[in-house]
Amino acid sequence: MSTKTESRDKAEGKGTVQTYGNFIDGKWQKAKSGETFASISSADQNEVVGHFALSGPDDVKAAVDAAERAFTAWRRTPAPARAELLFKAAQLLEARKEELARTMTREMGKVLKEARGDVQEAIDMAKYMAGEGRRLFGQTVPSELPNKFAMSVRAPIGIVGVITPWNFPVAIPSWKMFPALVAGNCVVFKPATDTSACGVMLVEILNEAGFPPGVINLVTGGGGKVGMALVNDPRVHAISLTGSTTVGRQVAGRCGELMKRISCELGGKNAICVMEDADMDLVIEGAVWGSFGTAGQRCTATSRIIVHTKRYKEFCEKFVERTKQLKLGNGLDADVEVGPVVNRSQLESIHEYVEIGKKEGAKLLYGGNILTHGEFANGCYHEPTIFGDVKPDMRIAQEEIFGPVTAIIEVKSFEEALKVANGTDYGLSLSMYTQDVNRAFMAMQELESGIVYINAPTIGAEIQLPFGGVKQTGNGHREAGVAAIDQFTEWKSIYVDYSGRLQKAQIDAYETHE
Ligand code: UN1
Repeated sequence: MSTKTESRDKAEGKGTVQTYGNFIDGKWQKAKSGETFASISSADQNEVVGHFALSGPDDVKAAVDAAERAFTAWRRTPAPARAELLFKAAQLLEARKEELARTMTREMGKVLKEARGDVQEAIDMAKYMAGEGRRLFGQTVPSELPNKFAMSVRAPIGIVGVITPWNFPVAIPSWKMFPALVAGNCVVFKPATDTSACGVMLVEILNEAGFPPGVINLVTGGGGKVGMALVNDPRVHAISLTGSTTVGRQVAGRCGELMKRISCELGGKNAICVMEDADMDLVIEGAVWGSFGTAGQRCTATSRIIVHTKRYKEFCEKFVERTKQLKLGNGLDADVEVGPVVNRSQLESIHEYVEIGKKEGAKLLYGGNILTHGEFANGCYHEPTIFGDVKPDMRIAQEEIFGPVTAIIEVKSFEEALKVANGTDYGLSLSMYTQDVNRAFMAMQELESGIVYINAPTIGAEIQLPFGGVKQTGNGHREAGVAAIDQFTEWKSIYVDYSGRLQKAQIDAYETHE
């Protein structure tokens, strides 16, 4: 099975393709079935990045057994000592940033600069959550009774199931695992099958940082067998999931039946609003980055651009002009700006939306094709695609496409822009470009989303503020920032009565003498 040194060579694609196991109870091990699956490169579907354990419920059970054994000692470990391991993990992530980023680009396609950003987001989170080890604030409040002390502390939930997507394969697992760990939980981690190599490398690093056996476990494989086994195991007390709204609804439904804590970060239909007074050069750069960064495969991607009628024509022309200059190709090439999308089925689903947009009567202003010629032949490449004359109720303006396709909608006023921006089932990230301070503040107040940007696109959240959305984007939880700890702790309220007598709350302090 993989050792640290072996897997370092493997991840860089040297020599033959290697097979990686699950990480359970501090040991790398095969799936009980002995079966494996391949993770293949988005830029070249003939290139296998690695083979991974095709796990099932038995493997999940073994991982949960290990987590259960580790939990008591881990929760009793002082939080600052738990945090030291996260500091160490931050250093190891920094040391292996380039290697991780290259693996990520090979495995899921995002361009190298962005892959480095993805790893950086995990480093930032490791440092932030390591700091939490010396905070994890509770409250002390005055009691209404004399000689009585009242306080609250945070207690870990227990075993947390972490189910993550392929689009931020290092950052998103870190958003979930690091706060869970510093708070004293044990983790069973199921990465997306498309980014199993990134998942393995991240766990190798955490193992090297010195987390005790059983505290972090990795089980690779599909959502139906591995993810649902985690959801169904009564000893897993909380699930943290980032994925599609369809999967989120299914998982949250089951967790509801089991009275299990579930936090979901799901789809988005994010929009930039461009007012008549906007700085157009700034808008164009932001719109291109928001729409086509990560080939549009961010929950936060700009998939609608709502433009005031006075700037509509100018915006469309300049946006198309700038988009034409984007260089597509293998994300490992330094000058490439847009890489492939993750896999064939995503490619087809994105392209279906292009056909839907055309049928709905939107005007295809640029792109619209799957690329199959020359260097693109073996990869999953879709042209950056721009639709104009989109009506707010069209499917391409309502449904998450998760690819490099964006829809431009013309509006006549600021109020109409807000209405259109808010007019979807999602509420992750919305943005307003204006020079008018009153409108900027009005937008902050009125936009219905977990994240609001002024004069910046819908992507680029930093880890020190809460991340998540309203409406069907989530179920009320937030990742990152101070809010992240709430997902992974229970409040315990403690009263210490040192009066030496029975004191009755709500009664003794209010006794009336008739
Ligand atoms: C996601 O797409 O799920 O704000 C995460 C951003 C990144 C995170 C995106 N920092 O675009």
